[in-house]
Amino acid sequence: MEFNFDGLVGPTHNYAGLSYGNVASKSNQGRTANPKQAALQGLKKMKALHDMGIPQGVLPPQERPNINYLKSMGFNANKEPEIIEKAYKTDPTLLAIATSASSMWTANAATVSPSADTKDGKVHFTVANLFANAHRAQEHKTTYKILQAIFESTNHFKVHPALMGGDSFSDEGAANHTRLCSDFTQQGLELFVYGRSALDSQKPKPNKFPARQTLEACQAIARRHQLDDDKAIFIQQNPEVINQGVFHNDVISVGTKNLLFAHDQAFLNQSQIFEELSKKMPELYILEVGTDQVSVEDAVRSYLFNTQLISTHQNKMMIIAPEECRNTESVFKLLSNYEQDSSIPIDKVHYFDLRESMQNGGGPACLRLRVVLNEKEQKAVNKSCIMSDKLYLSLTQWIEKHYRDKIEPKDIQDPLLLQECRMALDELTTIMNLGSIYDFQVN
Ligand code: SUG
Repeated sequence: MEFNFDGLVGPTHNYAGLSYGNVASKSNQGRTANPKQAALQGLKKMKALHDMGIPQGVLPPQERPNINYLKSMGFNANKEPEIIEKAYKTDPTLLAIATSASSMWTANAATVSPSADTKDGKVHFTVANLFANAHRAQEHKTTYKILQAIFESTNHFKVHPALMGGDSFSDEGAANHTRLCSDFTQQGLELFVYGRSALDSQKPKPNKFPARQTLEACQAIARRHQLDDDKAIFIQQNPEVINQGVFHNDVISVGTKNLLFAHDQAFLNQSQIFEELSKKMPELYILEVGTDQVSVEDAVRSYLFNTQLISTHQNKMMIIAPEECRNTESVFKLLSNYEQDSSIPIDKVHYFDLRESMQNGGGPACLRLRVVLNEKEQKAVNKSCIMSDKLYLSLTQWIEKHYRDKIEPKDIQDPLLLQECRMALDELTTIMNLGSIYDFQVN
């Protein structure tokens, strides 16, 4: 079964415009954020999927503001609130980096290979180093701890730390990884999509916005995960679409099981790649959206491809889409046609209000990490992280109790925010039975 592990939005969610090349993040910089709303919106999506019988997990937020990060940047004082004050006075952007709630986008937490694909029969995770952005590059250490706490059994799971090697091995996790298979129990094809090569200067690169994922990182992950050579496929993203705001492949294509849903400008040499994929997997259904149907601009604005494709019954799929897809004319028309056309494998679209996350460039698919688990593996997962009516209720009450409904950019200097976040996260580790995963709990 395919589980979606969604990131719970943390209490410091705000709009600091930290992601260059992510159009929404930049254009919403300085807005007032509503962390309570953001967390409840994400939680409602999780609950709705759970209610539909789709296996749903939860990943906790990280500790922010990250005091240890500020200390490592040379801010020191006897009292922690003074560290925050000093950082804000010296460099408010650095404090914003230390306060970002970006770990909510768990599609960037790790790349996951199910046990059906790996030589040792374990589920492999490589934590993403998120090297491309300072606010994201601080996530991997805690992500490693969280994944180890949830996928603890070394008989079933192998959690690899983030790749070292800096910029040449820049890795953004599952946002650039798609697994196709005829059935979840069968070995699948794993598509690794990269934006540039660090070592091969012949390969093209985008010239406006950064390409976050390197070919070399993808190759290292496929080796670590012990994939068969002919089942790991490396595909270059079209540099032109990165220049138009497609900072991850999951902004321009999404796939699961035997369905690959992609824009016609997603990849370099697209027709050749599709031919190769179809040869390797004859049962593959490629649903390609033409630029004449939906422009790249509309795809980026609506997050049409950052939708969740979920297989339901008799080879049919449903789509979990953000409201922005309903509000973008070309996209709504396309999705409505799919629902009506019985020759297309998608028969239902569910729309969700995820506006708080969307305004930072995070759609439904960014908020979840997919993990395919067989029965034995499911039994080995920490149960307190699996969605249930009880967990939903506890988390809703927890959010209502601890979260602010307003954070303006200047509010990140408020020393009370640190206290509030710590109280909230401390309580959360009990609710989710995680042990002491946060630095403030062990220091
Ligand atoms: O890395 N936004 C995230 C959005 C990640 C979306 N994930 C996937 N496509 N899978 C990013 O750009 C914005 C934070 C800010 O601007 O404060 C941010 O980090």
